[in-house]
Amino acid sequence: MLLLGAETMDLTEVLAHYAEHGWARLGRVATDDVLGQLRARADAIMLGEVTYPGLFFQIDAPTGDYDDLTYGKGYEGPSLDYRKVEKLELDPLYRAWLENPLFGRVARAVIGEHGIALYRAVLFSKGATGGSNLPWHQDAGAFWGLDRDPHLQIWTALDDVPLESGAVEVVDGTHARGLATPLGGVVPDNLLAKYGAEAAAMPLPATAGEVLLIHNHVWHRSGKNRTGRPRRALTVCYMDARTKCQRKRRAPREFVKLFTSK
Ligand SMILES: O=C(O)CCC(=O)C(=O)O
Repeated sequence: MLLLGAETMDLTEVLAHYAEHGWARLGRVATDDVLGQLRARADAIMLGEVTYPGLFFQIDAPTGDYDDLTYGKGYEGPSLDYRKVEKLELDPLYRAWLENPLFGRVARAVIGEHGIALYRAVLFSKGATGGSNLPWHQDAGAFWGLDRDPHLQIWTALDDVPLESGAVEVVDGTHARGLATPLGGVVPDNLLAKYGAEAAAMPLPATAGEVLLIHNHVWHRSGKNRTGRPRRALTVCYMDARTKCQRKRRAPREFVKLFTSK
């Protein structure tokens, strides 16, 4: 699945950059073959040709506005306009990709040696019709219901993701300030203004097969897709295997352990 040499690449500079800036480029590591397969599988899942009980879907708002998204509806029939598909670890192809040995090395180096668990494996898709914007946010906090915040997401571009397709943008270094609010999620406007997020926005365009590391606390967002072509990316949140789910209303979640056979 990995390009020649990717599995053993030197991670020293990548990890130092990640620690300082809250994001880093791992470079192009996926083969054309695996990218083609992942894209085809994404379409097959959205079109209902491949199904797994437990997959989570969210369709895009017809207006393309984040504020108009609807929640809790799940699969709404065949469409390439799903914004999010979650629990992709249920699919053997996606599972093999998120468990590739290079990601294992990165996860162990960033998270430590107590074992790695999966919080989520999500396709973020912006269809050819435009998708929607995703506002400045952090991926952690009370909203995630964990006893500690995860701090590693590995993002793979399945298509070319130039700026005009809704590339990920970050406010460099914001991970160092921790959570903007205890709840996590969308960063409030007053803090965006206080820290000059708009002026500081740093786009991270990527070509298909490129991989980014994105710290859960770094402020990040993505815009609408203006290319007329699909813009799909897989983001996988890895965490320390000792992390516990703290939700009380339902049975606590058990998290899939990764890289156990390596
Ligand atoms: O790809 C995107 O548009 C969003 C990515 C993101 O928010 C993430 O990886 O946490």
